[in-house]
Amino acid sequence: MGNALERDRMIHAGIVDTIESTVLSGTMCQKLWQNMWLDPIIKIIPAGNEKIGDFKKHVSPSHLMPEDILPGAKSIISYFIPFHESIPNSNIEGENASIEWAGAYVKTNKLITIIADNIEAFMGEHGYKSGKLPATHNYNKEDLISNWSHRHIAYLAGIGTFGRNNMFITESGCCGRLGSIIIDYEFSEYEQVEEPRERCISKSGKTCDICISRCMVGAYSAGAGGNYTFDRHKCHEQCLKNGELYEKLGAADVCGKCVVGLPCSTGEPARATK
Ligand code: B12
Ligand code: SF4
Ligand code: SF4
Repeated sequence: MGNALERDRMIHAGIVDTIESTVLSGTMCQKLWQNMWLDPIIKIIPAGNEKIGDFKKHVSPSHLMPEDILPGAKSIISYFIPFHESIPNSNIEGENASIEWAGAYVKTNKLITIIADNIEAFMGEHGYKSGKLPATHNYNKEDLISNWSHRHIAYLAGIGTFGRNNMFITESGCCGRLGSIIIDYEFSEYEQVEEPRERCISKSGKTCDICISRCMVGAYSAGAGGNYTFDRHKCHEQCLKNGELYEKLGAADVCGKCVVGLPCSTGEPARATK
């Protein structure tokens, strides 16, 4: 038992160190944008979490199970890499996404791929396998729904809650990117996940909805009971326009006007207003 706990600690520390040091070395490679990323938030949950079984019903019928990605899956590493405030701040003005926002998207997607490769190498050194998932572009082009929702996994891991604009809000805000990696290492114990506290001001019963009014293409429309419906196709069209504008950066289909300049962009607002 003692040995198992020691092994758990070593694997856990190795995973955290691999993610943190990959973010740090990515930062050091940035010649122009030294301040792109802040400290990642990292959690590990059992792959057998019973709520993942409900994803086919609640998220999408085509949502994969951890076993579909890695046979013998035992744990899921879920993480959020927050953007330095200079990235969202650059994207507040204007109709087009800023070049910093577009560049941060391309670079963070790449970083998420490198993190997965480094975790695979670390786990491999200890005799374990990893199931890697891309940051994005793993969605069906017709209905714009992915077979793996990083946000729902992060929600189960207790990293945050969903805002009025669908964005996932963490203690470091919603501006940043999420990743998940599946491994076949089973920890003898997992961190207790606390009941999530509401991070969105509107959803905690106060007045806000600033995010909704920031969309210039009208992707959100008021629905019954103060809820909004979201037209993902309208949003996608706007992202593709910016993708054309920033073609030279790589795949930069971004917008993000409804996630910047908000009380929840870089911190957790509902907590402060309680
Ligand atoms: C497909 C996709 C898109 C599509 C469709 C988006 C959509 N909302 O449907 C398009 C191209 C339009 C798009 C746009 C954007 N995207 Co996008 N996209 C994805 C992708 C690849 C899959 C999302 C998906 O299909 N999930 C399945 C659906 C069914 O689940 P979901 O999106 O998580 O949505 C659920 C929540 O809103 C949830 N929900 C809402 N309230 C509550 C409350 C509770 C209690 C619970 C449990 C759930 C819940 O219910 C929805 C349905 O179940 C993910 C990466 C990934 N693989 O996870 C990135 C991702 C969602 N996108 C992201 C971002 C940042 C954007 C943009 C801001 C573009 C940009 N980078 O500039 C916009 C924002 C649009 C918006 N308001 O949602 C980030 C979100 C980060 C965050 N903090 O939330 C992600 C996670 C990428 C990443 N790796 O970080 N995206
Ligand atoms: S801007 Fe306000 S309503 Fe919109 S997600 Fe953030 S806290 Fe919620
Ligand atoms: S990302 Fe842009 S187009 Fe999509 S909902 Fe937000 S503001 Fe509207």
